[in-house]
Amino acid sequence: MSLAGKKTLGVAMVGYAFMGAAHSQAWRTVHRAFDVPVVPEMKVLYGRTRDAAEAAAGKLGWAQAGTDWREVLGRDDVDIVDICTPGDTHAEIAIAALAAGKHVLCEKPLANTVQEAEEMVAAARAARERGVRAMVGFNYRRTPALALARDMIAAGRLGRIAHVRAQYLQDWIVDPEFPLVWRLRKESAGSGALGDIGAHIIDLTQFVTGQRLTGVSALTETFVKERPLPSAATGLSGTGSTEKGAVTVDDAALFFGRLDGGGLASFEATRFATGRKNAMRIEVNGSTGSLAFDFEFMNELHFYDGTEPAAEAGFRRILVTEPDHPYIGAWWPPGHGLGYEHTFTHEIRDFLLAVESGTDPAPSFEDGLGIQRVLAAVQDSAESRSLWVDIPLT
Ligand code: SOE
Repeated sequence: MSLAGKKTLGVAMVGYAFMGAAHSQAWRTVHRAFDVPVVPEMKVLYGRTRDAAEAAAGKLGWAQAGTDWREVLGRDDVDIVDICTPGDTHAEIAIAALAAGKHVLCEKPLANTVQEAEEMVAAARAARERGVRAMVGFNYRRTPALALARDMIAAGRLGRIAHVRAQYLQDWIVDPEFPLVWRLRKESAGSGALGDIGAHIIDLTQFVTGQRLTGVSALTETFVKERPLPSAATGLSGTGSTEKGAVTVDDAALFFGRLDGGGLASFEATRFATGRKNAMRIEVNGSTGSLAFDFEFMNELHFYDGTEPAAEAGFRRILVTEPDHPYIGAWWPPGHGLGYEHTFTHEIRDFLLAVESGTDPAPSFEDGLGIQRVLAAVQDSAESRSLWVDIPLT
């Protein structure tokens, strides 16, 4: 029992760089912001090297540090495993943790390949039978403005959806001297901009419209083919040595597809949009209205109501800071705004509610597998230069 008289759940986190720091912030604060039925206890953080793991545990608020995540499988005081490592380790850690009866939160994309994702789904299904839950961390779904967009579309405010225009624009590797960090290597990341940020806009397109992509056609490009090997790197920064290595993932991916509700969707995911830092944008056009969002202005949602008289109609800005807006009631008075980190707090709040109520959290591992299939279809289309690749919807 916690001081507040609530049940506690022990948490272990594997990995501690950018995503680990973002998740730690959420584990530290979720029960202070939200009236969740359980209080997370940050038991142990795992990393590869002892000194770095200990320093990260101290800084991020974990009680202990360890260098072998397998240790967690036998720990009775750990109920939840949070996976914040590069994609090549997701499957092994998630499958072992689920088999050991731990609830799992796994960073996106779910895996590096469809096969790994299928194995993770099989493990999650077996665990579900035993009341053990699994969720993949597409945090941007928990941006209040995007949760509001989904609610408005579900309520029919846009009518029949014709178009989704989604972009995720970053520029952190435009400099050819930026080193060959793990996100630029196929063996650790699976793909480049496509899986790292394209996966977010695929998820959001399906999330806000409530529709699935049924097929795609794609182009990918690697603008800088060789980069200095990293001498030091963390998160999205690093320094390079004099030796170079091949970049084995895409720098940019462009694709378009069909939605099962009849609409068309276009996507652009790039790390070469100079000046765009985290411009994750989505516009949805329906028969009676449109919505537009840009994460660089994350507290705003733009709405065009096509049912208004033409003389007065026009896009208007909804400032998504009202207590009636999704998640906002837990935070500040109207107009005071939230940040990137809150999306993770909301994600972990929803995860804890699902775990405690014995329901399935969303997005599930099945949803993660669906996105993995879209990523594979995009790669397939781009590599084979074939026009169209269908996506199985099972
Ligand atoms: C790097 O492109 C990255 O950190 C992604 O991995 C995250 O998912 C995104 O939120 C921010 O950018």
